[in-house]
Amino acid sequence: MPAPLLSPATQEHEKALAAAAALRWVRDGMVLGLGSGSTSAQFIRQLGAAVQQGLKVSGTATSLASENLARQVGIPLLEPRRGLRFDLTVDGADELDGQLRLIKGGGGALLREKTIETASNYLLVVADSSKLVPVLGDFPLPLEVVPFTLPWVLDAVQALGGSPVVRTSLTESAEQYRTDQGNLIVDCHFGQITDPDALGPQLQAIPGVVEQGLFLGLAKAAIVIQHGQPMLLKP
Ligand code: ABF
Repeated sequence: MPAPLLSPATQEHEKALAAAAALRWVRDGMVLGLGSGSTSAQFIRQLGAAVQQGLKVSGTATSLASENLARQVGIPLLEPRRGLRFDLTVDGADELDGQLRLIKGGGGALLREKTIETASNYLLVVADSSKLVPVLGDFPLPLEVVPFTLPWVLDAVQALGGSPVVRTSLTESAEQYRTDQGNLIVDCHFGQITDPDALGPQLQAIPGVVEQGLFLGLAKAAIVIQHGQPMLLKP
């Protein structure tokens, strides 16, 4: 059942509210993972303002878009290096359920997101009220796919009961969308995903699937707007 539609203004306000609540978790000296998407962009902008006021943090972004924004607002950036871990990562989601199982990747950043979130001590999800669902799957599940392998990946997704759609670019008409790594995104419609803990590994095992958008057991907490207020959810 699709979540109730929010007006764009309400959704934007809720994202800003969730981002502001997440900012209160940040302490001087933290090494931060910086998420992708519009809610994370709100957080990055607010974090940048805090850095201008003297907050001492550094971070690594989960997409080129977030990296550019972080640089614009003056957040000191860390290059990927061996042993780099993150005290806190703040990131959005396309859907989350009551066990904080997530569908991510609507913005195409799932590979860097999962990489950084796996290297984080704490993943805090920030979400407007439209994201919390009883059962995952209304939002199509993204896969990042190596171009050569696409035909076989599409067959394998169909064999698992999904309807795969290759994502096209929002800018170049009918061009295939490319991730920051130059791979393709396949959006998989499974309907209600009643057993995400089983489906995730099955998708990950398909040769050519670089990453799949089910984030299981990674989020330690979520700030979700409910009735206009930021609520803290834990698994
Ligand atoms: C990102 O946040 C992506 O994984 C996900 O697609 C996106 C949600 O976007 P938004 O915050 O704009 O709703 O982490």
